Amino acid sequence: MNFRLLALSALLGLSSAASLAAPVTTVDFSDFSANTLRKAVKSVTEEGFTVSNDCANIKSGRKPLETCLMSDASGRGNKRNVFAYNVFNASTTTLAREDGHSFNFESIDLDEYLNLPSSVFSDYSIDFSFSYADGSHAKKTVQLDRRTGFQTFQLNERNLLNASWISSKSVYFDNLKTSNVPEPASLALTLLALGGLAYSRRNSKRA
Ligand SMILES: [Ca+2]
Ligand SMILES: [Ca+2]
Repeated sequence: MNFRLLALSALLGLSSAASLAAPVTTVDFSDFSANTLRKAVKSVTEEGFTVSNDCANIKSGRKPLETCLMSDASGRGNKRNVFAYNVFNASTTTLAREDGHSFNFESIDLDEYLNLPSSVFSDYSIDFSFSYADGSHAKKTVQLDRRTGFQTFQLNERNLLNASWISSKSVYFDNLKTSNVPEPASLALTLLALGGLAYSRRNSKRA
């Protein structure tokens, strides 16, 4: 039995499994608290991700408006929470990595800006557009619960370059959870390690 090969395979397997179980990164808008809370901004960058808004391509004079992403806060003390929303109706908010690499979009928390019986002031269906690293696109619409408070929507989108959402009215959003797409190198390493493990186990059975 080749103990060294077995130990090496196990070690490789463990280390590459650890790199495959990509940690979840949450954009929770806490960075807004510093100095831009309740001020309209063009975009916010947190945890290596940028969230931006296109202001529904509205122009102010000849120039397009640029600062249409706002933040607000609820609760106090350790229950205080900061979240974001789009100022203009029908504006598109986009999430992308700062370095342009692909990512997985696990989930997002959404809440109606206003919770009224009529949908005159609120949009209860939010339309997502996803652009994938392989050049393909997809759309998904989620329905809000018409109640005060955030809902978590599981998206489970893999290998995205960016994700956008549009609402005919303002919509609150928070806790954009993402994870890394495993690098091809770590996938290859895992396959190699598994192969090594299988080989050494087969050999150990023969011994
Ligand atoms: Ca938050
Ligand atoms: Ca709600």
